Amino acid sequence: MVVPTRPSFTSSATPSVAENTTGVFYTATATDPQGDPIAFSLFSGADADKFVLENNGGLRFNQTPNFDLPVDANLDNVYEVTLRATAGGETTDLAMRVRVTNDVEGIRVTRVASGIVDPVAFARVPGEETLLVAEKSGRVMRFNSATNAVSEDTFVRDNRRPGEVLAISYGFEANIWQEGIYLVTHSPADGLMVQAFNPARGTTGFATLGPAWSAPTTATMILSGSIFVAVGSPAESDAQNAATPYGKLIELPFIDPYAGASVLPSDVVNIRPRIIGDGIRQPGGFSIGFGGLFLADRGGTREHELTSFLTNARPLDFGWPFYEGAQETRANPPAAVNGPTLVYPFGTGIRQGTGIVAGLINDYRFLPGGGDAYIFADINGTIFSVPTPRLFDGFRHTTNVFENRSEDFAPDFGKIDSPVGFAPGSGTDHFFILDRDGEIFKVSQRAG
Ligand SMILES: [Ca+2]
Ligand SMILES: [Ca+2]
Ligand SMILES: [Ca+2]
Ligand SMILES: [Ca+2]
Repeated sequence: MVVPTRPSFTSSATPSVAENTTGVFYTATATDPQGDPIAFSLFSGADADKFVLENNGGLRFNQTPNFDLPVDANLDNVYEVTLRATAGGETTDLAMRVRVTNDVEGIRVTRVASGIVDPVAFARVPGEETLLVAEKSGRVMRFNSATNAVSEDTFVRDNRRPGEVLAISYGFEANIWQEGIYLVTHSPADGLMVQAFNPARGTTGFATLGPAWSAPTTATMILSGSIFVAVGSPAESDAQNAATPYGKLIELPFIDPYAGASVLPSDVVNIRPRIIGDGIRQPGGFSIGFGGLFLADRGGTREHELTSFLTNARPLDFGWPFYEGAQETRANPPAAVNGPTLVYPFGTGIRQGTGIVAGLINDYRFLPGGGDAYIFADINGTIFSVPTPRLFDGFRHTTNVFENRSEDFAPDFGKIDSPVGFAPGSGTDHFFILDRDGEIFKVSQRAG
């Protein structure tokens, strides 16, 4: 019979610890058959450099663990470290797998609507509890964010020209000639078009942006002084070709009808679109912040990007097809390209995505970090956050600073499978996420 003489660990090899735990979360213990004094050491392991072992066996992280931004070797929130117990000149090793668990960090996500059919975008009506939700087929739904009721806008229904809806915005608040609902539509008959509706005045208007395309693309729009429209480029050759609206940034400027511009009596708006930028591949939304705009543009093989720009800066060139994100994809690019602020790889692997969705640069103080975060998404269902200063520090950032907040944003019902957009709430204590399968989610602070 062999009598054991080595020390034996009596503490677990698989402890769990909640993220944001500071200090000792585990104490190594062992026994020795001869009763020799036992000393512990950090012996090895892929993540051994992430820990500090104290003399009494207490184990802590050397940086506060963050579930949403893991730093273990294979990024799965399981930190591998081997402890060694030494007693009387003999040793025993304990190969540990330390699991960091998530905390939702005060975030509450509730499903407040469902059953919307193939929504492509949404937008808030300023000063009202109304979110406009555009269905691809052409219906415009009004979501009442106070009652959670959804109803169709019948004025748009009765006056719209046919076409697939690509984008929606509410325009020119308190400017009666141009206030109303704006849609970007595409149809074989009318091509690419902006349609405008003012239900209160009973007026409509439209402008043709460009010819029909056999493979309709994406577009996105936002109100920020003017209305800005980003249109995707079905063909690479269109994005830098000034003769087509595809691949372009288009401004619908405010025009005062009483300052010499002619306005038809039936017009809700005197729409005068003008191209102000190019090089867009497949826009995934705008964000407003700090005196400018951010445009999300989706890569097809290499990288997705978020690019900041001032709307009065010229030239505005988002680089496609010479760049995807920061990756040069074609020789001899234009001299002046607006380089992206955030980039991440195209793909289905960890820290990759299939299409960026622009989010909110927010003042949502209920969020971790005092609200000082940019919340955005990927159409694969991932919700990201990045500390706001990263957008303005002059450096380009990628996934090593992206927190994956998908677990924090897990809703009470339904699932954020394929987000298509974010919209602010009527106050800074909540905002909304629209999901492609017809759900609307409200993000607010979890009680307690
Ligand atoms: Ca965290
Ligand atoms: Ca791991
Ligand atoms: Ca978390
Ligand atoms: Ca869903």
